[in-house]
Amino acid sequence: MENIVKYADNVLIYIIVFCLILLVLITAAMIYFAVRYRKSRTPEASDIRGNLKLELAWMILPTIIALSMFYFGWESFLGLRAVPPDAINIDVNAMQFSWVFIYPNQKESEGLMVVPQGKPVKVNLTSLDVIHSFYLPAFRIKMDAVPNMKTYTWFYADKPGDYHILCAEFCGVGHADMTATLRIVPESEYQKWLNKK
Ligand SMILES: [Cu+2]
Repeated sequence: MENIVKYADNVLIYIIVFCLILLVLITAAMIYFAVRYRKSRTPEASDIRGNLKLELAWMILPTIIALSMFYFGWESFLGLRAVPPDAINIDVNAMQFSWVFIYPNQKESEGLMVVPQGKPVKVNLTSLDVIHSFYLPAFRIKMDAVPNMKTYTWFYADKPGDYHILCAEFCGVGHADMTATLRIVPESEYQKWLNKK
């Protein structure tokens, strides 16, 4: 699933659109009822009980809406967990307050993650001290890095360029400085960089 960014954005838009529709409908109904049934016009409240059709409608409709949100969210979650088999594995160690990247040939870099363009990249996470969170906003992924535990996430490195890597879990005084750069470069440049000591 190479279009996770698009998928995640679509789920967000889907949920926001429903929220906006409901916001408008509920607010409009509230204002209408407040005016229509104000005290000067209807001093005596009427006693209304039971309306099967109405009750079924407000049970079934929200259930369908909530389940459809769950369904789209679940679909994109599955895409986030299913790493393509041809992904490059990079181990990422989080620590107060930096990111260390370890490549398949054991090369290490700190604060800079270089990956080749056009490849899926699997990020194998752990932490050397407290809980951190690997956050790559441009690729819509975020995963906790937990001491004594292995977690993972992945992204598709499609467009060359520099992207922000942030820590998204408050981890101490230097938390705000716990940033790194993801650099997507052409394959040949990646190989050159990888084999440079
Ligand atoms: Cu951190």
